[in-house]
Amino acid sequence: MNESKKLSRRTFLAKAGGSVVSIGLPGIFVKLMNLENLALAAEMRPDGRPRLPPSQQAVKKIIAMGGIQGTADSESWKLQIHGEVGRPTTLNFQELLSLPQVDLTCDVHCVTGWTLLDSQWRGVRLTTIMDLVRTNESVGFVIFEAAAGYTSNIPLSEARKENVILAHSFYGTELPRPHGAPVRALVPDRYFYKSAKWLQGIKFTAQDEPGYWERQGYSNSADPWREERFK
Ligand SMILES: Nc1nc2c(c(=O)[nH]1)N[C@H]1C(S)=C(S)[C@@H](COP(=O)(O)O)O[C@H]1N2
Ligand SMILES: [Mo]
Repeated sequence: MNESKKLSRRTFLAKAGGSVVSIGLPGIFVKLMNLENLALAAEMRPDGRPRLPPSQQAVKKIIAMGGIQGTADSESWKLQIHGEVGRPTTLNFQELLSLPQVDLTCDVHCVTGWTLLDSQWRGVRLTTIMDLVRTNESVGFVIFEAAAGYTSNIPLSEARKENVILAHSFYGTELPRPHGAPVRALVPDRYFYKSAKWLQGIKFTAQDEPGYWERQGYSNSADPWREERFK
């Protein structure tokens, strides 16, 4: 790790909200965890990974992280689904609601260090959309296109997971605007910057297209359990 990486990690840990204690050697820090976080770190998920990924702190309420909001409401919203697909399709909100719906309770992990446990969402599986537009064999990546040019990218292997959805409801009511209304992507098992808010389009591609944060030094793969935060 080079010197600037060390510094950015130190800044990150300091901002993450936990107690961070330097034990003197440059670049080596010990993060003190409270009992609740220790218990969560010991709890296992069905996939055998710890409930709390390394260096994350559990929070009770979601933190709205900002970003340039979209202007669409559920009346005017349109989702353009395009790229390597047999049937390019544009969906409106009613059409999205007419597809099979799933309720999902999951944890989400922000790269700045907080983890929201048991967040509740409702929406449509990305695989449902893939079947609808008949994605080609050539597809290797999914690019989420959001308001103001924000994009994020995931590989097809992640997109196929049952917990990857287009979410329109949050804790039983419509998704609040700061959290991405009318519809956002939700990719729970990658850092939260993959979950594009104010979604406008989905592009299926053969080649990867790193997104907004991925082009600015954040990890392209973004696996919280491998602590893939930075490039
Ligand atoms: N369109 C858009 N989506 C976005 C972002 C953004 O700036 N614009 N920020 C990302 C980041 S970095 C995080 S941590 C989550 C935050 O979601 P929240 O505001 O609902 O907590 O949204 C992600 N999706
Ligand atoms: Mo984030």
